[in-house]
Amino acid sequence: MFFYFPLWQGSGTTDELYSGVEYLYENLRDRFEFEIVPEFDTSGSEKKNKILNYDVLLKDLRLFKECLFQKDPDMLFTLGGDCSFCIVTISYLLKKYPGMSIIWIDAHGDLNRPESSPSATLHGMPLRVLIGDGDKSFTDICSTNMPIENLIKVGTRDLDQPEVEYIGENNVCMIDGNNEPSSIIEQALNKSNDKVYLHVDLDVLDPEVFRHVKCLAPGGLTRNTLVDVLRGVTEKREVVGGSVTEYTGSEPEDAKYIGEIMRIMSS
Ligand SMILES: [Mn+2]
Repeated sequence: MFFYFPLWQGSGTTDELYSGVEYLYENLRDRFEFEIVPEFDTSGSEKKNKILNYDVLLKDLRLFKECLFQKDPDMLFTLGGDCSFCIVTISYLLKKYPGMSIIWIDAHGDLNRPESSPSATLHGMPLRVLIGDGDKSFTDICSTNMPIENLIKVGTRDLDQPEVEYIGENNVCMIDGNNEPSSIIEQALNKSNDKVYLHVDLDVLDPEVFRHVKCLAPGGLTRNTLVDVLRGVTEKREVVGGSVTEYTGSEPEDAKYIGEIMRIMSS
């Protein structure tokens, strides 16, 4: 099952991710049969408990969760939006598939707690929330927590100091995105279980080849490397879920590329 979930409120106070994902949806809705979450709220709300748009994020994420449990899909691919909705999609699938590995392809750590986050944005915290560590209202949304050893991070290069410490203390699996695709694939396969979730934050790509994301970070993957890695993992593992996030642009060429990413991960 495919979902369109245009959450932007986890990315700050401006909604360029909303127009970006809306553009993708308009261009890809003929290729994928997207489900929509009814009564999704696109407004912003106050900062609370060190998290921007606190109330509306809680509301939208709870709606998404409710919708998923009603529809009960065995496979779930989501077009976003900002990374924070993965709190819902990953915990939902972990309940079905407790051993599922999460391959998180993203320039950033996404491992902050509200107290350590410089930006107060929820899209910098989803992995920590999934582990069960963070604001209680958000960790309560997770039906199942993610064991840290199920997490495999690819292409991460822009970390906050508390994240660096957390990664070191917890021995988080980190794969350098500047390796050859074959090496990235081999390392990811060595570490992963049979069932896999593939998360793509488009900011994992190098700004030289892809600029339409909110949080640019130099030193990233080429477009082909990302596609090769997704293909390599998909060939050897059962991919039960995935997400594509953080697009801000409106380019036909990008929509085509992102459609290809969605097709590969769901094939
Ligand atoms: Mn990111």
